[in-house]
Amino acid sequence: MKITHAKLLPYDLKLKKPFRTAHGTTHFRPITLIALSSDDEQWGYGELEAFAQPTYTPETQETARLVICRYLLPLLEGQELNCPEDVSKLFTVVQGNQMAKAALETAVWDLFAKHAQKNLSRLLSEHSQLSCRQSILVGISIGAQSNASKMISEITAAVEKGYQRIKLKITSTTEIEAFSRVRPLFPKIQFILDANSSFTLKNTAQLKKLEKIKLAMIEQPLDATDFTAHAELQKQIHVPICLDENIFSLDDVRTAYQLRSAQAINLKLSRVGGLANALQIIRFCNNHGLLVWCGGMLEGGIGRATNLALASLESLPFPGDISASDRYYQKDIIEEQFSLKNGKLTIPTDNGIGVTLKKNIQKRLLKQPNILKDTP
Ligand code: OSB
Ligand code: MG
Repeated sequence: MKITHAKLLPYDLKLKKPFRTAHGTTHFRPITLIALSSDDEQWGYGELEAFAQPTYTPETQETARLVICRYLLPLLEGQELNCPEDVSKLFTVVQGNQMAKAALETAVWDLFAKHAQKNLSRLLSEHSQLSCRQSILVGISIGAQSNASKMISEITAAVEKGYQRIKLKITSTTEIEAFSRVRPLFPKIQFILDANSSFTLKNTAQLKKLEKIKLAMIEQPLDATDFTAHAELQKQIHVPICLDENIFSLDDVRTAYQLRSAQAINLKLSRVGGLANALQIIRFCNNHGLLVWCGGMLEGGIGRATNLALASLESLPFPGDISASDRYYQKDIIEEQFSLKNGKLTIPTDNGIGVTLKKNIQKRLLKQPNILKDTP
């Protein structure tokens, strides 16, 4: 298959509710939709997941679009692709820029699956030789709450919707103390605390208090690039540490494993450059006893459908950060609604990622110029 058509559509999604983390508060979520085709008939879709600002990862929507148009699409253009895994190999000459790479790579997977008239979940299962499931338990990530009563009402609302695994953002030791009082009120719920790099080793004593409450893990307590400090902390606390911000590649996972910086990995396929790299990371984690699970970063409908296909793999049994559609946007970009039943989401079964762009979005996207032909 040769990619001959590429279209981009930047799009702003409005969150139903602001989402606060240690990195700031998000009201709007910009994404860029990517459409790729080899024949101008069948299209594969991807979503660029960088944020507006380089606060969570170094890429932004603008820098990633520039890298896509100036460096990545020229590498892809006209190349004979025998399988979707060829894409990440072609892209190795470009350093970093994982989200830019993932946006194109996932669109190619979708296109391959559609050409083969297969669902992406099945295609990933065949390529990885891992079984896939038809429905999966998922969790919800709740923004930071400044006090115990706000935590209780947000957690209660999530439990009433059926979520059995809840991740709560925390930004300070005061919030940890508040959560320690809230935790016993929800004995059956599995909790993760996500600090998004709020702490340093100076907070070790306060973090050690978390051993007294039941926690599945603490996510990214320390600096986003620091493997050795996380290893030092993991030596001192029994709560499993999960790395998120540190993980851009299989090499990063190897480093975390060698240094014992963490016991779990929050795998974001967009941050590791796409699905082929994600599959390699899953294999490594499975072989080395690291818990790996599918993270999210407030994806739009296309990105969430891609995450669902990945999370359908049986080797990711821990409930991922892929919530029901009603948790995210006032207006999403796809027709389908993902709704929760007994804490589970059903994996779409149609070809490719198995979802359809809303008519107006599809029209706007297809009206965009073909970057591979129309620009000088
Ligand atoms: O740290 O996991 C994170 C969202 C944006 C950026 C970083 C993170 C998150 C989430 C949300 O926790 C997970 C979701 O998409 O539901
Ligand atoms: Mg996180």
